[in-house]
Amino acid sequence: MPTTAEKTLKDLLNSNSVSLALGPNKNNPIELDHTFELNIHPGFRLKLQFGFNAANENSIIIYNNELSEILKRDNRSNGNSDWISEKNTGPTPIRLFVTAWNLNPQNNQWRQSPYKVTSQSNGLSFIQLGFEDWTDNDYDDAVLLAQTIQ
Ligand SMILES: [Ca+2]
Ligand SMILES: [Ca+2]
Repeated sequence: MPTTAEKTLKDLLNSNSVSLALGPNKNNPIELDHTFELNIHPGFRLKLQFGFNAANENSIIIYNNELSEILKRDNRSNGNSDWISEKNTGPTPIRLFVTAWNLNPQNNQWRQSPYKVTSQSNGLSFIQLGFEDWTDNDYDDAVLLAQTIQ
């Protein structure tokens, strides 16, 4: 839920000095309203698939609850291979924070991309996020499909 994610991230940002050294170059702050919380639910794994449809460089970076980078995919050398988490054997959801970043060709600076939830099941099964790197609002420049699996 966005409200929970914002509250959690605000707490993290207030307590964690590394929060200002994130992004592809590890020198960016996190923008709360551009960050999505994903959960690995108790008893399940999480499968992530990535896609890109953009000329500019786009990177999806996922952080854990300590804002440590655990995963990066992009439309350059890191590629877009799938990722499957370990099963969450604990009693509470494991929180992940999803961000996407795009390299602005006008000034060669990374910036965090806004997102939309482009489709979502009724229940835990899947959610798809689309990120926008420019002004055409196709929200497919970076795409994440997250599936809760056994
Ligand atoms: Ca676009
Ligand atoms: Ca596009």
